[in-house]
Amino acid sequence: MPKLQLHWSPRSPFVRKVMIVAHETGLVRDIALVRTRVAMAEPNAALLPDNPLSKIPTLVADGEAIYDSAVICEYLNSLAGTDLLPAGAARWDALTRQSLGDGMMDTLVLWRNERMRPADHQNKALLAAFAVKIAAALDHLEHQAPFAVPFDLGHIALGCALGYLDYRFADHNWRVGRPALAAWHATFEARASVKATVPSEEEG
Ligand SMILES: N[C@@H](CCC(=O)N[C@@H](CS)C(=O)NCC(=O)O)C(=O)O
Repeated sequence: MPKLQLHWSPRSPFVRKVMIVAHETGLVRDIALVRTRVAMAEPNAALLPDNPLSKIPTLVADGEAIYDSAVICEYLNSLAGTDLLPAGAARWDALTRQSLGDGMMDTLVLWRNERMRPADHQNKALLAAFAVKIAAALDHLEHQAPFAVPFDLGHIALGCALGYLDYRFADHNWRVGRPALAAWHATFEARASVKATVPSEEEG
């Protein structure tokens, strides 16, 4: 078993993806968590040697850095010999769902940054574009829910994106008009790995 360290925060939705995989694969006890603070406008000098983009999650396995979250999740799945990434045609479906979930999280993080700026500095066109993209993604998912089974990396990414909406965009009420997606997300939230990784304001 390689020595595993994860640059980690209790609030990042991308870190949550990796932590859900760590629980699902049974590897969670083998990963040392290193509390790492990041911000888009403040590169973290201590993280740059492991990840020149200064982003979390970053996994260090026997001294070798692995990023981003999709690569870390695939690495852990392979290390544990689990089946979170199906073979054959189902693989492209799972990877595409992962890309949609990751892309939603990218958009939501940018949206949150923009709306935290003073009102007179906010770019209204950007805010409107983020709202359109997230609404389109949610409507698309409402038509697809409850998604193919068994549970895979694609489900985890989508669940983390919806969880981040609950955490940072509670005012958005994404469940309204999307009963199938809301019902699927309730099943996601019932998993032990998801309950164990609820975002927290407490310092870890
Ligand atoms: N594509 C990356 C995105 C990771 C990401 O954006 N993480 C945020 C925290 S939620 C971050 O590190 N932001 C710092 C920065 O952008 O400098 C992944 O999937 O791991």
